[in-house]
Amino acid sequence: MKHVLISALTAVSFALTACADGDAETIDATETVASGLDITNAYIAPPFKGRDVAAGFFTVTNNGTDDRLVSAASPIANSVEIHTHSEVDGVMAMRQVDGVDLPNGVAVEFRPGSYHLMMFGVELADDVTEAPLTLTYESGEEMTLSVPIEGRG
Ligand SMILES: [Cu+2]
Repeated sequence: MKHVLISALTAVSFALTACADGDAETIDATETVASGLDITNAYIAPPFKGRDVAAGFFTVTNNGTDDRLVSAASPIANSVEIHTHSEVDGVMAMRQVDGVDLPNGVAVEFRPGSYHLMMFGVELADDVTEAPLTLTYESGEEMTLSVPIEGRG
């Protein structure tokens, strides 16, 4: 498998050809779009033992025109939702949002206690160390990253 490495030095922005199964090999680098969207510090926190819910975290920096993350998908999950944490009556609670604004020049952190991706129906073999994650933006930009699985055991 060809891996797309996440690098702080590289604007990771790829247009995808048909990618129904999220296979990272479908990336067509000749269609790279200079969107200015840069993903760093991406990782997937695997499900707790006996559970099938994982979480995805990363920082997205937008050095291009204003955009918005509108969906995410991964072949290791049945579905992926964008969540945020907010305080309701003094209690921190998660809720699903339909997108996250990514203004030009701003780094938006997806991290524990804030925005995050919630991945449902996750099945991960013990020896899997990274998984494809496809992020789709309002602009039509779509990128698939190979994201490390961190914090096992
Ligand atoms: Cu959540």
